[in-house]
Amino acid sequence: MTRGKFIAFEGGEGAGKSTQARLLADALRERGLEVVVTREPGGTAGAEAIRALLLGTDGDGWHPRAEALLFAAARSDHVERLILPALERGAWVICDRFFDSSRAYQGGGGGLSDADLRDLHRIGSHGLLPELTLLVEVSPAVAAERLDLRDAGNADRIGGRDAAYHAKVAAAFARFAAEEPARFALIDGDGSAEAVHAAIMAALGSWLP
Ligand code: T5A
Repeated sequence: MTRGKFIAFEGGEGAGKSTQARLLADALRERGLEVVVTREPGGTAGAEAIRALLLGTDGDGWHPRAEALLFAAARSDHVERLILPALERGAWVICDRFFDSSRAYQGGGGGLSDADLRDLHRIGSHGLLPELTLLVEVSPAVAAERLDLRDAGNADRIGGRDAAYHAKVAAAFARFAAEEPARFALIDGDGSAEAVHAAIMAALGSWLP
């Protein structure tokens, strides 16, 4: 059995990652592939429970190190119970956010070192990385407009952080893509859902069966 491919979507809030993950999964299924679409934090019962702890708005929230540990714990369960078994049986896994979100948010935004985050990822998730990471970039104005339409100001605990935090997150993602051009494809997310999907299919290029 050929191992499946692991593709992650990354980017800021409201970039259109979930929308594009669904469209890509449909396109791959039409080509006869088994596709698992999943998300982080979440994807398994345990990881979804941790998601509620992380993103709920009750209480004082988490210290940045506790937050990073919770994301790593959720990811560990997700990798062991869902992602690795799917890849091993030959399915393609499309994950809405993965480890680079911890590097961008808890690292770029929260100030933890990349080395510490990589240690957590090695201990929790064997250091697993996607073969391809689609970084969907949108201008802040477009993202704000989409989120206003969808959420009417009810952001979760992390999405609701200030513009300076989210600017650091965006800069960190851009840096990761520049450092690892073979693993990242930059996708302009400002256009219509159909236009962005077409750009993603073009980026997959020779990968497509
Ligand atoms: N986090 C996560 C960390 O801090 N560390 C980590 O390690 C991980 C894994 C997750 C939060 O946790 C943080 C990051 C996040 O703050 P989430 O709810 O999963 O929370 O948040 P997001 O991943 O940001 O998801 P969103 O749903 O907010 O954004 P998406 O998925 O990028 O956007 P999507 O597809 O839901 O679209 C948003 C709206 O825009 C419309 C959609 O219909 C929807 O209404 N839309 C478009 N409209 C016009 N044109 C297009 N091209 C459109 N594409 C989508």
